Amino acid sequence: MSKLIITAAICGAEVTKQHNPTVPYTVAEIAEEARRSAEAGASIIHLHVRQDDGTPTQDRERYRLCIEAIKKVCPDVIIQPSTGGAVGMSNEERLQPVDLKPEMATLDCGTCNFGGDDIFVNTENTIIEFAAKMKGLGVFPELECFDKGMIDMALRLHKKGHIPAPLHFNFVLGVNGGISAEPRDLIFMRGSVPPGATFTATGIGRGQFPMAALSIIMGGHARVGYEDNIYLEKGVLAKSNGELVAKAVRIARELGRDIASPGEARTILGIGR
Ligand code: KMH
Ligand code: ZN
Repeated sequence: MSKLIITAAICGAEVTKQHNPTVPYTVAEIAEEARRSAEAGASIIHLHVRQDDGTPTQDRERYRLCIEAIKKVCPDVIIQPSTGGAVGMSNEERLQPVDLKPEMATLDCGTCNFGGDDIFVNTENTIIEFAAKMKGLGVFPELECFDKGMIDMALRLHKKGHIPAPLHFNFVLGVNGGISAEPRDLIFMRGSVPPGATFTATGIGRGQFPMAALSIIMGGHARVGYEDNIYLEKGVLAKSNGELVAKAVRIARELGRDIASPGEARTILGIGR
């Protein structure tokens, strides 16, 4: 079994300081949370950015500042900007960080409800447009799948040549509108991708550590962080993303899985191959 790649999703677009006062907004706060996560064992930082007041933004220049600040404190970590942004943003807005040619970025593979009246829109043509831009700039896509149909869409677009190999999936389980975060769901998602593909599991809310543990056992990788969950354990808010990463590391060690460095993560995923 390969070493474990831990992704830290340090701020997302939805969670706020009202939920957990240590959610990072400013460039300095984002860099500090990235540093804590990388020092605890994360090899990938999944990055959303905010204005200083916490408003989510996909502004290219804000991403540039945050990426520069993160590289200063953890030069080796893989930075994976979001192209999902926040619900309601235009495709043009969402694609801005890809212009910075990050090593990796997310590619959301379908439309889903996102709680209340929110719909996270990713039509087939949107996915093709985003994939083409990433391919053109040599950006490695992480295929975000909130439901089984999104895996099928990704595989169809791979077959048609829009999404290049190697295929790396992120199964997001527990979004209000996507697949739930039960063990049977992760087993089903994993069984739906080709044998050579790599995958990460992201469990939302209380599903974060159960999904991470199951993925670790199954040879997958794990994502933790405030974007998906703000609690270290029931009723106890995490004091930093680093605490969530450290917990994933402890679980992995107990289960006999070593942790990948950023360099090892690049090799496992085939980034730059
Ligand atoms: N904030 C969600 C609407 C991604 O980063 O690619 C979308 C999201 C997915 O977080
Ligand atoms: Zn995200």
